Amino acid sequence: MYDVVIIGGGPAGASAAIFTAKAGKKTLVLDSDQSVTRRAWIENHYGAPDITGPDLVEAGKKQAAKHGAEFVTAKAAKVTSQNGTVKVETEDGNAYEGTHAILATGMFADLAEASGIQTKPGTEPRIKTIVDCAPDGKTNLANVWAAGTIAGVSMHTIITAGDGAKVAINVISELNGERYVDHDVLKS
Ligand SMILES: Cc1cc2nc3c(=O)[nH]c(=O)nc-3n(C[C@H](O)[C@H](O)C(O)COP(=O)(O)OP(=O)(O)OC[C@H]3O[C@@H](n4cnc5c(N)ncnc54)[C@H](O)[C@@H]3O)c2cc1C
Repeated sequence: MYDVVIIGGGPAGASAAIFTAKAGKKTLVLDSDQSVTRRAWIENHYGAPDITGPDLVEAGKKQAAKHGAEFVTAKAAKVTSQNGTVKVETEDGNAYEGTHAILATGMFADLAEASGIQTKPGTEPRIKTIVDCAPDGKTNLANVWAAGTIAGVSMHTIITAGDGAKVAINVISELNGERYVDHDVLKS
C-alpha cells in the first residue's frame, strides 16, 4: 500500500513525486509515457535555461527516483476511492492501492471521466477538458487530487511543475496532520 499514487510522470506528476518521496511518503508514479512536453524546446523555465522537453522530463523523473519514488510504465484505466483507500487499476490488468492519489495526466481527461471524477471545459488554449477541482487540488472523489494541465493551470512547465509541488505539499500536510515545509539549508 502506497501513501501516494501519482498518475502521470510529466512536469506536474514528477514534481509532486519529488516532494512526496522526499517527505518519506511511499510514492508510486504510473506513467503511460505520452507527455506532450517531450515535443517542447523550453527557454522560459526559471533556473533551467534552454532545455529540451525530453531532458526536462527525464531530469524530473531521476530527481524523484533519487528520493525513493517508484516508476511504473502503465496506463491507468480507473480510479476508485473507498474507506480511505484509493485503488488505481491499469489497462494491463494490475491494480495499485494508496491512501491518496494525484491525477497529473496533462491533456488527457479520459481517466477522470472513466472514474466519475467531475470535469468541466478547459479555459486554457487547446485544452478541451479539465478536472473540476478545488484550489487546493481536491476532486469530488475522496483522497483524489488533480495537478498541472489537467487541473486547469496555464500550460507551462514552470507552472505545471509548481502546481504539482503545491498539491503534493497539501497531500503531505493532510497525511502529517499539520502544514508541511521542505527546506534544506546550505551547509557552510
Ligand atoms: C510543442 C510544445 C511546445 C511546448 N513548449 C513549451 C515551452 O517552451 N515552455 C513551457 O513552459 N511549456 C511548453 N509546453 C507546454 C508543456 O509541455 C506543458 O505545459 C506541461 O508542462 C504539461 O505538464 P503536465 O505534467 O501537466 O502534462 P504532461 O507533460 O503532458 O504529462 C502528463 C503525463 O501523464 C501521462 N498520462 C496521461 N494519462 C495517463 C493514464 N491514464 N495513465 C498513466 N499515465 C497517463 C502521460 O503519458 C504524460 O506522461 C509545450 C508543449 C508542446 C506540446
